[in-house]
Amino acid sequence: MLFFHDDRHRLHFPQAELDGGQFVTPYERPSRVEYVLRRLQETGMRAAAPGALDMGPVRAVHAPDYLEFLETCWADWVASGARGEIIATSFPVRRMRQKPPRNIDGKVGYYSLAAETAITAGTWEAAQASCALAQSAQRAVAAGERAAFALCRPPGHHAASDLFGGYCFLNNAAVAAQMFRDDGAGRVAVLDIDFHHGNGTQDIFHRRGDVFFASIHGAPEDAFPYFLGYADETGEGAGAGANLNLPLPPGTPFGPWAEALDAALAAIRDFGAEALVVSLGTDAFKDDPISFFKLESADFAEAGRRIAGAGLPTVFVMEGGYAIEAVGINAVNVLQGFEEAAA
Ligand code: SP5
Ligand code: ZN
Repeated sequence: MLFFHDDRHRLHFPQAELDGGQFVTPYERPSRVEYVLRRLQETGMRAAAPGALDMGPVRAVHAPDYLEFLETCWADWVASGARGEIIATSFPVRRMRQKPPRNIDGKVGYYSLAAETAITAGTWEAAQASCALAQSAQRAVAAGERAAFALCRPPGHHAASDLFGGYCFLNNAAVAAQMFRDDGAGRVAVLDIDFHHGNGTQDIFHRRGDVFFASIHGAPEDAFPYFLGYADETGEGAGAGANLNLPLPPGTPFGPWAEALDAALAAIRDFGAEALVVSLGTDAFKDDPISFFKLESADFAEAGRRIAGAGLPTVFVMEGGYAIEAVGINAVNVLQGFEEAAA
């Protein structure tokens, strides 16, 4: 399978993540990419050179003021006299005004959905390079490849039109889905198998009937992002019926997880999708340090085989996965399983 990567992911490496009341080295760290790259090379996957970022489809799924914030926040933060990394501390919660303030500390809270994700000097450049990988994979598939893999870092599925957090800034999967639509696909599906609910992708397409979103994830009662991802969120307006959440409880092994996957794939088929974007997180793995599903490495290959069964042109976009040494094996197992079954 063709894959795309970019060393500029290293420009995003915050030193701090607030976890359990302590600052720890972020779970989402540059070495994740190195493990996936090594495994891609070991298994003979084909590297291709990514193209430049096209802001058109990015602007189609993100708000202009949010993009301006991402572009300027570091300079504003430094100019304000702040000494550390950008970390949100104040949020427009219930009964507060949903209005971006002038003050940069306030703006950071306004545009964030969680405080675990820090921004540094190189975050915006890394996020743009990451998104360009999803675009490159989409272009390869639009040009006739059956599938392609974008080794995106930072990930994207928590990023909404105007929110960052959950280690995400630009919604790479949503951008790829948008590009399939722009290319003329009438209906597109996003399948999110990251352990966490893809709140950003759901939110971006919630009122649209042209992009179906299905997510298998830790139930919001028990898992980040906590405030979205329930089964009764099925889409609104023109998007009514085009959203499928499959929340699962702590300890879920492959059996029930795979039943949810089959249900998601059946719904995508019924929807009539002509192209598929997979938000490929590997944090459903049994040894993931921040998640609670129990998938084994071999299960990821079976997941890939079942996804291939949908018979759709498919873009795989890397999302989460924090059992660092296993991230490469698990992610590439999905791709290998897909290729076996697609052959
Ligand atoms: C892309 C992606 O997978 N983002 C996940 C972001 C999760 N961030 C916060 C999770 C908080 C979980 N805390 C677990 C405590 C373990 N010490
Ligand atoms: Zn995740």
